[in-house]
Amino acid sequence: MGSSSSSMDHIPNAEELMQETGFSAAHLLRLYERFEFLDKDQTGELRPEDFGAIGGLALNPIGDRIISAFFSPGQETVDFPSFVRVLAHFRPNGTNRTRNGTQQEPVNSRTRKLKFAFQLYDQDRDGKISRAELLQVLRAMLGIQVTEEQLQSIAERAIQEADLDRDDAISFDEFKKSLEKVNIDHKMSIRFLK
Ligand SMILES: [Ca+2]
Ligand SMILES: [Ca+2]
Repeated sequence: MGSSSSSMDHIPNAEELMQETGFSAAHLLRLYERFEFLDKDQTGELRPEDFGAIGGLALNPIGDRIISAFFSPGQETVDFPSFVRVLAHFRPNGTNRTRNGTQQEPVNSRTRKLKFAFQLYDQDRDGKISRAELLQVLRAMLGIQVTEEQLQSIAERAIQEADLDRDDAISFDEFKKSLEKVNIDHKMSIRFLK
């Protein structure tokens, strides 16, 4: 315990981050070690290429999109607090400790997880997943296993099922509804949080 609490001192705003993200001290420490490992040139910030060292992401067909979700628009680096805030989306639900006086929705709530997933599709950030955007993700994920016609028909079916207002795009509400029965926690786990 003694050594881990002293290394906590190196972590900027550790207490605040734990409050905000719900990560335990041990978890935060592990993430910090992971961050330092990825931060090869020790600038205290990661660039997109540093994420290449995360095996699970490098192999993930939409790894690039997940990586870019760590960066605010126009930003080319991410510091430790922002890194942790993004990762908090992947923290399983049901481990939330009740916090006094905070009414704010936890970062890992179902809605926030879905928002995160939604933005992986909605690349132009107009609040809707267009047919083209859906196709891009499907193509990346299913790529070599299916033909272009099969891709088109999978996208078609997905849009038909989700698109309640018939504008040929999937809004966040529609996205949320269509995934009502899906266990998001299970789908959205990242290996290195384990
Ligand atoms: Ca869009
Ligand atoms: Ca729609």
